[in-house]
Amino acid sequence: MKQNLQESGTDHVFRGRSVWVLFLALALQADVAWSHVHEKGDIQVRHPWSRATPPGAKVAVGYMEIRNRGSQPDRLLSVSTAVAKRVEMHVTQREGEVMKMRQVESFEIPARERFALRPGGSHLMLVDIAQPLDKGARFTMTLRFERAGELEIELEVQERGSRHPRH
Ligand SMILES: [Cu+2]
Repeated sequence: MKQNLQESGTDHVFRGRSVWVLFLALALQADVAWSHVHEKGDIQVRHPWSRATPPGAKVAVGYMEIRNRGSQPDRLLSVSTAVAKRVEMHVTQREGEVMKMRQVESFEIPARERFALRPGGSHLMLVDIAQPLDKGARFTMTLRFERAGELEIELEVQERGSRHPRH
């Protein structure tokens, strides 16, 4: 990229200003844009993420924290996404020495509590994915709650083996 001195000087000043404006915008919306928060009614979903899948894999996972800030319990009834044929709700239980996944009909989100979907615990299982999920990709998912209604969220695909959301 060759530029004469005067042009690159102007470019530099301009870029410096945009970075400052961007920084301000991020600071103002810190809680919304920067930390991936989605909300509807009393329900707030934080840090939704997924994991990259190995070639040929048919399933993928979905993790997030669901907060219910209301005084009534809510319930996650169903989940759908364009990247998988269906999305199941799973809990993980110890049976003797092995951890087993079991499908449940819904996830109850108690009033004024946080419900964590995380590796080794309750999670969403994306069944029959159309194509592998690559690190860095993003995809949307629709959550349907009994009280709060529908909420669309965006998940970021993190590298294989990740145990925690990136932010
Ligand atoms: Cu599972």
